[in-house]
Amino acid sequence: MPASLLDRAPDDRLQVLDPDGQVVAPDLVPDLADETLVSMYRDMRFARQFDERLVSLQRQGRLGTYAPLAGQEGAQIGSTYALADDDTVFFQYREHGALVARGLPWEYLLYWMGHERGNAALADVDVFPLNISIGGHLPHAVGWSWAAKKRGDERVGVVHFGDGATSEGDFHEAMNFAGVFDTPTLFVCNNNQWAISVPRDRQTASDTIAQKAAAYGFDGVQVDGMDPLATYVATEAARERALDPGEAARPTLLELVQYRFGAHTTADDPEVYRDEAEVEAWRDRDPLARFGTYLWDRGLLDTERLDAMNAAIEDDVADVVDRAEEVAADPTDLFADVYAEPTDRIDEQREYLTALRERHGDDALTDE
Ligand SMILES: Cc1ncc(C[n+]2csc(CCOP(=O)(O)OP(=O)(O)O)c2C)c(N)n1
Ligand SMILES: [Mg+2]
Repeated sequence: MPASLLDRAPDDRLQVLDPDGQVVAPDLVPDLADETLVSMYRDMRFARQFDERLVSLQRQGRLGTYAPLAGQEGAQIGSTYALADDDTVFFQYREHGALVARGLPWEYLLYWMGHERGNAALADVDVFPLNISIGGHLPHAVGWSWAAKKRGDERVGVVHFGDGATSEGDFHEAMNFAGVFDTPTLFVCNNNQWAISVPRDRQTASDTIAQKAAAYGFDGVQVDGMDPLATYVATEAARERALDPGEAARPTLLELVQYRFGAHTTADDPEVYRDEAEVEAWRDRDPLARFGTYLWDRGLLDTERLDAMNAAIEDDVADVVDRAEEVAADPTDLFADVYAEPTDRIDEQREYLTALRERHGDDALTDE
């Protein structure tokens, strides 16, 4: 796909499939094998079912606070499919779909159960540890990309962040550095309209988030983030541009316009700050329904294949959960890695906890 599809006004939103799954830009349909298209759809369904399961586990006290992704599968999976396996992904905390597209190491679940090991496993699929400190990972992604360029690697750094992250200094510092040094960085802004309870129009007075790239001297493109084919072609073009061997090598900001159907996290109640009618309006653009219709019309899906796919996904999700639940927690892990060398205070706290558990068992942890 030519990089020129990025040469458009920041508010000229790129779309390939409309919300009814009909092709609106035939010349932009990516040249993907049937199996790849079906695999993308399968990953989107997996991400949705995984998400529903994790929310349910949290409600049963089997998982910590969790950030649901429903509604955002088209952005996360479409964009990740356009990458090479060794491009490196940096993410916030909601982009489980990008990990699904990378094969989802089952250990990832451990992170949400409170085990550090869940983060460590992501290195095997070229994903940096999950980032909670909003915007903090953008400079890391730019630094990583700059190093890759200096080494002569043909790899890009892809950094996912939200609309809320664009108010952080780290966003601007990272964008500025990337623009000056032409780092091979793809800035993927998952604009899901809300930053917890702060709506998009209170986040920035800019008409679009995409236009912010102009201040740093590179292109920003707005994309229908609930259209997986649009996020795929935009990412593919941005990657090609980032890796141009000559003067044309530039980073790109992709504003993927989308919506989170669920709560910010399982600790949030969105009903206190947004209307159900707004949610319903965005549900009409559901990436799963849209892409499903497209595949169905192309003869790649039917009831039988869908049933088989769903059954297999159910088994796969259950398998990931079973494996994670078999891992026993060691509460003293809490003190590991706080400092390279534990301080006296840390040692004291670890000993206190150990003594407490020896005296009263683990029930004491919830009581004292
Ligand atoms: C530096 C920092 N400030 C504040 C917070 C609290 N916080 C957690 S999530 C969030 C909203 C982020 O919104 P957005 O970037 O749009 O991502 P989304 O949750 O919508 O995916 C905030 C302010 C934080 N984690 N880090
Ligand atoms: Mg947001």
